Order: sequence, then C-alpha cells, then structure tokens
Amino acid sequence: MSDIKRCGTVSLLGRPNVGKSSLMNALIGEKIAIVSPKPQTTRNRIVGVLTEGENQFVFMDTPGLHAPKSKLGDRMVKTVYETCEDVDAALLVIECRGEARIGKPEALLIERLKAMELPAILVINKTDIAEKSALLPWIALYAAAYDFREIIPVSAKTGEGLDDLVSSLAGLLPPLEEGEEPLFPEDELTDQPERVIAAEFVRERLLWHLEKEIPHGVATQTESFEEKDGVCEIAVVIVAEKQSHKGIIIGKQGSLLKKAGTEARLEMEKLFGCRVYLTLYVRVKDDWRNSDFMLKEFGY
Ligand SMILES: Nc1nc2c(ncn2[C@@H]2O[C@H](COP(=O)(O)OP(=O)(O)OP(=O)(O)O)[C@@H](O)[C@H]2O)c(=O)[nH]1
Ligand SMILES: [Mg+2]
Repeated sequence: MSDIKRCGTVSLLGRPNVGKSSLMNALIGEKIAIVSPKPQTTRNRIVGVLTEGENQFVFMDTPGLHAPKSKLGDRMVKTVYETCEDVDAALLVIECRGEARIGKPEALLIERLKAMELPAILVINKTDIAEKSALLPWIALYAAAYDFREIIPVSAKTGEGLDDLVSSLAGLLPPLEEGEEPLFPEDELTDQPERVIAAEFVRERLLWHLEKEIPHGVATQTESFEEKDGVCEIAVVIVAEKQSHKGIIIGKQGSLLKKAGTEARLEMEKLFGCRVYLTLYVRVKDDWRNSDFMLKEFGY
C-alpha cells in the first residue's frame, strides 16, 4: 500500500520558450524533457512525475502554443489543446519581457481555461533575470483576465519559488478514493520509453548547435537500443528535411555530429545510469514536416 493520498494531472501551458520544459525538469528533479534557447523545442506531450509525501503530481509538458506553418506545427498545437482536456489543473507559464501585456497565445490559453473551468496557477518564470518591480503590472493584468488560484513567480534555473508552487498545487490534486492506486509507481519519473528519450537528447543537442530553420526540420528516431552487461548500445537516425542540410548537420569532417553525439551520450549516461555507445546516422526525407505518413512514423 502506498502512502499517497492525492494524485492528479497538471498540464504546463504557454507560448514557446518561456521555460515549460525547464520547469517540469526542475519540479521532478531530473532531465526528462529537452530544453533549448530556440522556440518550438518540445513537439509532444511529455509526462514527468513527482511523488512527494502524500502527493503525486503527474505533469504534462506541452509544445509552446504558436501559429503553425506546417503539418507538424498543426499537430503540436492540437497536442496543446488535447492536453487541456481531462487534466485536473493547469500551470500557465509566462515570462515578463518588456511592456506588460497578454499576448495571443496566452489569450487563447486563458479562453481554453475558462471554457474548461480548469483550476490554474499562473507561473511567472525566469525571475532570476527580471526586476521584481517589473512583475507587478503583469500580475495585475493576468489577475483580471482569469481567476487564477495563485500567481507564483519562480525560476526554473535557480529553483526559486518552486516549493511554493508545489505546495499550492498540492491543494488542487484530487484525493484518491479508498483502495485507489496512484497513476504511477512511486519511483517512476515518466512514461517516455528510454529509446524515445535517447532520440530526444540527440535532437536537443542539434537544436543548440544548428541555426535558423535547420534544427526545426530535424527529426530523430532510435533505430536500435540494446543493453548488455551495463552498456547501452544505441543507434539514432537523424532525419533532415533537405539534402543541403545533411552536410551542415554532419559538419566539417563530421565535427558537428561528433560534438552533438558526445554531449547527448553524456546526458544519456547520466539519466540511464550506464555506459552508452552511441552511433548517429543522417538521412534525408524531403519535406517530412508536411507528410502525414512521416509524422506518424516519427511519433508526432
Ligand atoms: N534565466 C532563465 N532561463 C530559463 C529559465 N527557464 C528556462 N530558461 C531558458 O529558456 C529557454 C527555453 O526553455 P525551455 O524549457 O526549452 O522552454 P519551453 O517553454 O519548454 O519551450 P518550447 O518547448 O519551445 O515551448 C532555454 O534557453 C532555458 O535555458 C529560468 O528560470 N531562468
Ligand atoms: Mg518545451
């Protein structure tokens, strides 16, 4: 019998790049969701579980809400809206940049919160780089736009405010019925298979090292994943959307691929707790971002 008395699902919503994935990783204390300075990093709904004392929080990280320009973008936006359904609570994540305002993605998300009557907390992220006094007009605007249960400034980077966030959120978790089991075993962090995380870690490194549209046109897929005697042999295929991108991804004498591969391997070793042999391949599938068949193949 577990000691867990409350368990619920919580979606993380917001425009691209506000730090939703960073926040989820910081909350669960492990890097499950990839993070980058480029917008539209997250493409799927990613579950991260925090089991603490009597509470189990099942976080659902989502892609940043944006105006889509490809079939992949359409699916990402659909994922955002789908993740608003059937959750117990939501975190609307924003950052305070420039003049206080409610932008289009935030307005759309607030509309959805209203329609679903979803209990929500407004999370103001990146307080480590904002003037405290600059937050006040933002708080006033958002407090008038929706009946948020709380408005909590945090920093996913420094951890500031996260304890407050977790304790406020605990009040929004539904109690488990007598004999009802929590959604996840106590030691589980995610429902993402290791082979999916491995492919995502490679994609993250490419987002950091590539520029302009190139990383957004990259998909990654684990082709093989074998664990033997404490060593994981992993092969990941990198798919580019244009022939001309392939050489850039590989880099001069393979330099970019080597660098990205080493970095991804180190992250995998940390998370999986074993040595990793990583092999990367690059293939081209023209305009895959607009192919229903390819999108399905890549799990989007
Ligand atoms: N200074 C600072 N930077 C942060 C913080 N949280 C996230 N970042 C940075 O913001 C950028 C975006 O972070 P992500 O977590 O990928 O943002 P996201 O909202 O998941 O973005 P999408 O997946 O594209 O929607 C990265 O460069 C992070 O390092 C924070 O609290 N402080
Ligand atoms: Mg993200």
